[in-house]
Amino acid sequence: MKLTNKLMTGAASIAIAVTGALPALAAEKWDMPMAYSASNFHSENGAAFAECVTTGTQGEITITTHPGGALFAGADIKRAIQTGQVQIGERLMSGHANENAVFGFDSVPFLAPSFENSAKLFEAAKPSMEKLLEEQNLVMLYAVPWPPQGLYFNKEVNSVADMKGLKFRSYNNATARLAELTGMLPVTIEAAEISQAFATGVAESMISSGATGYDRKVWESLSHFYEVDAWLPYNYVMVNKDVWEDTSDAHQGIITSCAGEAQERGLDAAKAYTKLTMDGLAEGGMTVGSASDALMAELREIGETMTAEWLEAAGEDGKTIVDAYKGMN
Ligand code: PCA
Repeated sequence: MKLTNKLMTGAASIAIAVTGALPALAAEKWDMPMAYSASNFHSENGAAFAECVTTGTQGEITITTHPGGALFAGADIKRAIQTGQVQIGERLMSGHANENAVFGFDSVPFLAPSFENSAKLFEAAKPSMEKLLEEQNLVMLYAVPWPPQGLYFNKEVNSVADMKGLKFRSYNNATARLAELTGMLPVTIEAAEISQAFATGVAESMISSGATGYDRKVWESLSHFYEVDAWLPYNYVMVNKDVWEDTSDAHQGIITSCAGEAQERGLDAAKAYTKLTMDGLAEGGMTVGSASDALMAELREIGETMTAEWLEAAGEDGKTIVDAYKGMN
């Protein structure tokens, strides 16, 4: 039985039992779990995408977003879509690097540290990503980067030595490895939970965008944000492949066009949020600025180690992605 049939409402199932036929126009309801808070620009963008699909299909496909990890926590969203528990959802791509290193192409330190470079890197990685996702019963609809990643601390930090022993909130393999290589103690915490983690001292530092720190009001617990521009990780929206294949050509066309708009709108928002949210952190009372040259030099060295490790782990696909990306520059 096709997933959409399984998900039909009780009324529709009764209609089948009575008439023995599928109702001609069974409206579908798609649930779309998202890991980040409703006010985050990715979530607002996802809500606009959902609205575009709902309006475009005249309610024949209604997408309801569930931000803030309310339906599934970030770490569970991909599996929920793959297995058909939900039809569609959004997740941080590099969150799956523990499954396959290729998913971590976008968090290799200093490989593509600007919007322009990260867009090229994403294009270079897209064929490998799409192949990998297809093998997992998933179809990617659109992807949007986070603003550049910088370091947050609860004190002034001018060198890697200053970081030693700090509890560091990580969100993927690369962030956990960065903690290890800088002598910090990684603890994995979803973005939705970080305000509390910082307030209670479970974590004292992290690497993330200005957007996430702003969103979670981290100035209540943390004091410094250093612009490091280490990488720009992507969030992506994916749909269950069986659901997608079950969707009419006309509806696929509408969804694809809404996704194209969302990808552009999301990128514009990410760019706009870079400055806006760093200003917001400063207004909240944080010291916001560049990392010292000495600290950057140390971080770059660690970045080289992590690049070599990633290339080793990602094998042929990793090499293909980096070669294609370098060919674009
Ligand atoms: N915010 C997300 C991922 C990257 C970012 O900027 C987070 O901190 O979980």
